[in-house]
Amino acid sequence: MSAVSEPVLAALCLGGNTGDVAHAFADALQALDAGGAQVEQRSSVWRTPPWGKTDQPDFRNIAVIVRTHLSPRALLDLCLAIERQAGRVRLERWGPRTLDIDILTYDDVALHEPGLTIPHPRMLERAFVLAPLAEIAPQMVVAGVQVADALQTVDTTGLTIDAEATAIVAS
Ligand code: A4P
Ligand code: MG
Repeated sequence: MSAVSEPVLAALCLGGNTGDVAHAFADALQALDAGGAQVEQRSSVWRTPPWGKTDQPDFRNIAVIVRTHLSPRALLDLCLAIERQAGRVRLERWGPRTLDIDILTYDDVALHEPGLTIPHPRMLERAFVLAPLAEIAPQMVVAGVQVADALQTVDTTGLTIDAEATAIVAS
């Protein structure tokens, strides 16, 4: 199934830490629109310390809500295609990890399939996801927890809004 009859709201988190991330985000949001995932809301762009592997540059992260008829799998395929597009461009100039796109939620669907888990299994542990998401969907409930409440439980040290990158994405 690649399409659903009623449009569905899905939350995505975009991240990157090499190259021109603000323009990569702007291009990615246009590509989401063009690919059938209409961007309805977007957070500020946040500057976030690296999570997990810490010996790498700060990331930029942005959360968006899209409205789509794409199935979860088709939405993932679109996200991966957009990542590859950005990766190809950045591969030549900046290296391959300019853009990651994670599906955080898809309506209230819970899915655990090879290559696709929704809600994103680590989203409630990650300040770099929750801070942007709480800007646009503080009341969203994920695995029984409100996003705004989840944000209170994680370490937000070092997270700041990147006004310049936010302006680039908005333009
Ligand atoms: N996949 C399964 N479920 C999903 C989903 N809900 N959304 C599969 C998207 N993809 C999903 O993705 C590998 C595969 O996960 C995809 O091909 C898809 O089939 P990946 O992004 O290459 O995963 P990864 O990097 O190996 O692991 P992980 O844990 O998903 O990494 P993330 O989440 O991409 O983390 N620190 C900050 N501050 N900001 C960041 O954005 N990002 C990472 C990478 C680490 N630290 C970070 C940030
Ligand atoms: Mg990812």
